[in-house]
Amino acid sequence: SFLESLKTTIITAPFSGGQSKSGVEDGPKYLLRFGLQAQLKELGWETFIDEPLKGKNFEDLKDDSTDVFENCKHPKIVGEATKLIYESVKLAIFNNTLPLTIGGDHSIAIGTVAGSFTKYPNAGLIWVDAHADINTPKTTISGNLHGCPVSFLMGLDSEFYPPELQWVPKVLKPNKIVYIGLRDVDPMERKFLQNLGIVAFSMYHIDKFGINKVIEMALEAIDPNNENCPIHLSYDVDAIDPQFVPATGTPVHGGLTLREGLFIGERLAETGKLIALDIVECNPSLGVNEVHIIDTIAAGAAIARCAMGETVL
Ligand code: EXY
Ligand code: MN
Ligand code: MN
Ligand code: MN
Repeated sequence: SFLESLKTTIITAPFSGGQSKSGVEDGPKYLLRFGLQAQLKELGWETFIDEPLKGKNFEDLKDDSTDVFENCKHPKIVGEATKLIYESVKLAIFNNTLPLTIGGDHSIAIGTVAGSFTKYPNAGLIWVDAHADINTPKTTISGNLHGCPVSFLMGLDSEFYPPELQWVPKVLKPNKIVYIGLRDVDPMERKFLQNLGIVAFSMYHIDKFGINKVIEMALEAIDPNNENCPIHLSYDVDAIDPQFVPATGTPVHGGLTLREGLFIGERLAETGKLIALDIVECNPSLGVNEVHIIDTIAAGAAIARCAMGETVL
């Protein structure tokens, strides 16, 4: 294991500026209220909490109509929030704790992955998501930066970046990311995946091979020569089918079952190679009823517990 002992820093990232719906900034509060910290303690983790966005009011700043760059929405606040998260993840990881960043929308992964790869440049990134999140400021149709984090980390179309995001270190190589769960990929994103040879397991592959085989292939893809590469898991809860995880901003039918979703975490715990974990896109405001909210938050917390060793004994 890359950790000397079971220590985690829960990094709260209550940020919604990567997309237009409000409520996703309440994800961290709900996950903590649900008991995530106590649950991790129960598993033997010493827990610390860092709140890098504390005192910032990014919600109000979303109304600033001047915070646009070409088609990109809110580049200023995305740039500022992700930089703060980046510093927090770096601190956590250099202090030999596992950064567990709870979002927040998926734009926050700009900061988390930049942070973890600064310490572990040979790490692999497992991106569990219905979406590829690899649009660039040039290709994005929605203008929502939560659909773009992977491109910034790779430096794709970098001549088109808003100034506030030019700080992002280009830490990610196309052969060090693998996707699981894709089922809603834009035409231009598809081109990037094909042209860059990025390994992606869509729902088709999960049906075809089963989740166990898919994870084995994913682990192999990011570490083909068995070099004990550490792993960052960036988990968008919308990878799981909306029947289990309804309270999320961009739900897509035909997703992972809850068990398949948790199995990914369990298998990663078993590798002992996990160095960072993100849980993103839980939006309590989008639950039509209380059950939707509880199901979604419970799933987010369960993913964290599974990836941090709950079920594999
Ligand atoms: N590809 C679409 C876009 O760029 O707007 C949808 C992105 C949804 C992103 C969610 C976080 O995973
Ligand atoms: Mn709110
Ligand atoms: Mn995502
Ligand atoms: Mn998604």
